[in-house]
Amino acid sequence: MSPSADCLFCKIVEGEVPADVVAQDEHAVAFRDISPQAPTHVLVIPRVHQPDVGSLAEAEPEAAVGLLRLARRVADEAGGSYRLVFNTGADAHQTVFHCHGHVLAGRSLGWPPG
Ligand code: IU
Repeated sequence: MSPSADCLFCKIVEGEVPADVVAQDEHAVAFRDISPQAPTHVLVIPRVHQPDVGSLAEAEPEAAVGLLRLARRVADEAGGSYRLVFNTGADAHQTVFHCHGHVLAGRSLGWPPG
């Protein structure tokens, strides 16, 4: 999908809104979450606009795999264990409807999640 005019994360991809970008490639952009929940909390987003990870996988499988690869790179740089979370839908606490994976690392992570 082409960029959505009112999508904040599309604007980050386009460089129209600043973000603390830590890695990027042809498929995805990784930047630090503004409200970190762990010592490493990085959002990994596809360059294309899709509302959630399932839609991305259906519509743009190459971009979905690219996103996972970039997430792994970010997590490897953090070192140790990590969690990759895709909140999907309002009841799962999805607040931004441009697909994003949270890479959380740098502390012990409890289970089950809240
Ligand atoms: P969620 O899974 O949709 O709840 O995650 C959205 C995340 O985007 C959340 O952790 C916010 O802190 C984060 N975020 C951001 O990093 N920069 C922003 O300008 C906005 C949200 I709005």
